Amino acid sequence: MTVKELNSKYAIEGCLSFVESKGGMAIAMLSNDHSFAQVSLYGAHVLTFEPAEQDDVLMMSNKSYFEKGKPMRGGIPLCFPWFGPHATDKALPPHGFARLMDWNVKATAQQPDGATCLVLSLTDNEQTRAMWPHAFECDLTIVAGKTLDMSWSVKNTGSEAFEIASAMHTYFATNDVTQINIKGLEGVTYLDATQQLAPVTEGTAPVVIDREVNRCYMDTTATCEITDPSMDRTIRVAKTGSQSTVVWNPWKEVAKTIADLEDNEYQGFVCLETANVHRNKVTVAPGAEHAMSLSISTL
Ligand code: TA6
Repeated sequence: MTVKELNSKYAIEGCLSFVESKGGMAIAMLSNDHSFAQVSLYGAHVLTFEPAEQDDVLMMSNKSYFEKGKPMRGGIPLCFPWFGPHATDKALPPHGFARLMDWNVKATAQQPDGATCLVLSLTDNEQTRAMWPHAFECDLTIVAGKTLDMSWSVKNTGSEAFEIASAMHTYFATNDVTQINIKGLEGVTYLDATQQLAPVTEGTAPVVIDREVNRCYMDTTATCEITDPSMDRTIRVAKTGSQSTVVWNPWKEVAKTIADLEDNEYQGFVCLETANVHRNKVTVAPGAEHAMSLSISTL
């Protein structure tokens, strides 16, 4: 659908409209008394979330590609149906194909509480079946109000069970990542991706970022809080349907190897990802559905 068609079918006067951005991508602009958010239909990718009179909660890299066929760096990329490199075929895109597909608009609505709702969907097609031979339907509901709420359902519309890994790979903005701390993961065992996924059990102190951190915290449904004295704010991340929480910051050396990240931009974000990965992958039976949700608030 063109931006003109999207606007005539789904725009909501004063609250939701579509614009064309760099790379020919359609962007939904959600705007109300509580917040402003931008969502790219390419990837169903939330790019910004600015609660009223606050800085953006999300970080987008200045070097992000806005090019179909490439993922965007920052915001909330969706990883699905695998996480990280594909298990057997390195030619397939890392983190799956969801972030590389054009999603369709299914519905828009303005809620009584003043929040704005956008529902996007992705179903299997020739391209997805060439990479992953399953029939599915994903719906992503995004509600921007005082909080940013996202609910992502994956339905198995085929006749055989499939297994999925998934993540909302959220890049949270910070002025200085070395000053933040993350509460909620105390005592949780993580697989350390900087140490060939060796299991390590977190201590009693909050997590700090003082080196490359690439950890998949397993079997945890806990709400986490990122306290950021450099921005005088705390971000709360609550979730359902997710058993893993991934924490990632590439730090100096790895940042230099990432083409679409400026050398110093690692200081400006931490990824805290609502996920189901490794042993927390989910099997979805034919006709069944799995849902994962996320609620981001600022305190
Ligand atoms: O979630 C952490 C991670 O899997 C890291 O290993 C790192 O590669 C990151 O995601 C970013 O992946 P991307 O494919 O977006 O460059």
